[in-house]
Amino acid sequence: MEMIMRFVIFLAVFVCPVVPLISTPYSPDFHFSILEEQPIGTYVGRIQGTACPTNKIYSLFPASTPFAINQNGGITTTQLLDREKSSIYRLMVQEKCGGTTVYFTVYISILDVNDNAPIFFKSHDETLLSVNSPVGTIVYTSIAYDVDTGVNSQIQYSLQQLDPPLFAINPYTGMITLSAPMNADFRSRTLTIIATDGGIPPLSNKMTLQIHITVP
Ligand SMILES: [Ca+2]
Ligand SMILES: [Ca+2]
Repeated sequence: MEMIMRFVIFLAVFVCPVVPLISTPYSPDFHFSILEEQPIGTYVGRIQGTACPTNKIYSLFPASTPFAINQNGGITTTQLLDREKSSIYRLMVQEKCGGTTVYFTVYISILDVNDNAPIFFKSHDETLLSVNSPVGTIVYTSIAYDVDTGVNSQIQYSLQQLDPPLFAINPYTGMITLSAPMNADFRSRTLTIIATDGGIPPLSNKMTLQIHITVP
C-alpha cells in the first residue's frame, strides 16, 4: 500500500503537467530589428493586438528603454541606439481596451553599422632586428581589434611601404617578416602599419613600429 501511495505522489509531482489556476490572455511575442544609430523617432515596428479592434491604450515597460509606443501600437526610437552597448532589448507592451488587458513581449534586435575603426593594442612599439637576419625572419606581429560585428569587424593589415620594400605583412595575421636582405649600412627603420575593416565604407587605423637594426 505504501508503495502505491509513493507512486501516486511521484506521478502527481513529477509527471503530471502543471495546470495554471488562472488563464492569461493570449500574448504572442513580437520580434523587430533596427539598425543602430538611426535618427530619434525611427519606426521600429507595430504591435497588432488581439484584445479588440479599436479604442486600444498601449503602454510600454520598462519606461527607461529607448523606445516609445503610440496608440496605434507603433514603436519608435527615443534615443540613438548603440549596438556595441546593447544588441537586444526585451520590452513588455500592455494593451488595454474595455475591461481587457493583454501583455505582449517584444524583442528588438539592434543590427550593426560599421561605426568603429579597428584599434591597435599599441599605437607605437619598438623591436630589435639583427642586420644579419635572413629573409623571412619574423620581425613583429601587430594586433588590432574591432568592436563591430561580421565583416565590419574583419581586419586586414597592410604596410605603408618603405622604398624599396624591406618588410612584408600577412594581411590576416598582422605578422611582419623581412622580405629583402639587409646590408651593414642599414639602421633603424620606422614602419606604419594599417588595420582596415571590411565595412562599406571601410574604416582604418594606424600604428608605428620602430625597428632598431643591430650590428653584431
Ligand atoms: Ca557597430
Ligand atoms: Ca569596424
